[in-house]
Amino acid sequence: MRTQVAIIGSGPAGLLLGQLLDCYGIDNVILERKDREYILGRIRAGVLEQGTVGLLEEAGVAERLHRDGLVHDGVELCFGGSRYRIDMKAATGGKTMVVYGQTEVTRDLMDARLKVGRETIYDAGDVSLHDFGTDQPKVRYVKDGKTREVACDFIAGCDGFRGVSRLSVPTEAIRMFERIYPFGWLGILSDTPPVSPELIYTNHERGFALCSMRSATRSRYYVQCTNDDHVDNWSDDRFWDELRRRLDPKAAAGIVIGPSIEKSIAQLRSFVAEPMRFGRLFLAGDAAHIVPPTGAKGLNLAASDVRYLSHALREFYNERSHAGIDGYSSKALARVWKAERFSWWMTSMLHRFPDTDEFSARIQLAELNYLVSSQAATAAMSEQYVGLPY
Ligand code: RFL
Ligand code: PHB
Repeated sequence: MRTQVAIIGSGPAGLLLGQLLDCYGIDNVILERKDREYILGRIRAGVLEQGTVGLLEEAGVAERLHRDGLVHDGVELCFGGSRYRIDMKAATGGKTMVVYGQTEVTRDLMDARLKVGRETIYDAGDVSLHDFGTDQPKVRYVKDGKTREVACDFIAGCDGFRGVSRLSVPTEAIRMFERIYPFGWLGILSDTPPVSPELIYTNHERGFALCSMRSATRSRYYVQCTNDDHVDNWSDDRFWDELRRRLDPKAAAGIVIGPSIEKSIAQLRSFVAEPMRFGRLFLAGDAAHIVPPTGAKGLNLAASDVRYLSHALREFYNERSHAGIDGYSSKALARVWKAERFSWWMTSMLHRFPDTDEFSARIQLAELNYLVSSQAATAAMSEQYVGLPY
């Protein structure tokens, strides 16, 4: 088989890239090691930046998002037993976010791909990347017991943190930067109305908590847990009790509890691989970088990488210019590092670290107090949370 761009991975990065390339008339094939239902069963991100929404509009997949997504103008911060609202719309001259699950974004992109008839090969085993140092790269995979090959002009490695693309690069050609945090997030999904119309990020001496949502009838809640914790240790009752203990009295009293329909633990990590281009292989999304979820940036960064990459490939095919693909890595990394910094900062300010002593706890509270009382600090946080310009 031959295509122009072979895309590895059918998460949001790969699917959005495929859809944008289709809009530009560029042929592409997606190779995915799992099946469609497995991918749609992963509960992940929930907050879309305005720029991400714009990109989904450009890709022609924003109809359901505009119908069912919840537009949010701000978030709440809870600390010292009280809650404070950050009006991000006011602080950014009118920018907002949309709460719409990654699962739904993925479903919309998969449906659109089916409609335009571009190929996705699910259950592709043993994917391997070849010759991306030449202008005739190839991807091989195993399907139904047979090894098959896709010849292409470019490979887009959109296969997430544990994918094969980054691992295919010679170690001397890549530099990696990493921080693993000494805690995780235990998250649950429940078919109960959200406690508050906006997200609540909480700093508490028992640990971080987050109240989020997927719709007016479905809530997503998280509490900080230790890295060696396990979901089996957390009955629903224990989760609801712990969440309530970390919230202000009004929110604690207002939580509507119900059975969890999903429960999982995510590890928190910051990670960046440099560069993001190796000859005719490009990395995009979690394959190149990971942020802790505290800043709600992971999916949005995947989208901004794909925006730069799709424009670069369009420039290559339409104008025979290498300028876009040559500039991709540095352009993407400049935005990535700002989001890395923001996510690290949010994480540091809101979590209990094993070495958080009384001094550091007071420093966190001082920072939060400053944040909610200074227009400049509110503006700085807001412009990053709603998404820096491309
Ligand atoms: P994905 O979604 O991991 O998709 C990669 C795909 O590649 C496939 N794959 C392979 N295919 C073929 N061959 C191989 N060898 C392969 N290896 C892997 C995988 O099966 C998969 O289908 O990466 P992508 O597309 O880069 O998307 C990134 C986002 O998924 C991620 O950044 C976000 O979910 C992060 N995130 C959040 N981001 C936000 O922007 N806002 C949020 O509110 C937010 N909340 C979160 C989050 C992530 C979380 N977890 C679970 C880590 C909340 C949580 C709890
Ligand atoms: C979510 O709704 O899953 C979510 C929201 C905000 C975050 C992280 C996760 O910062």
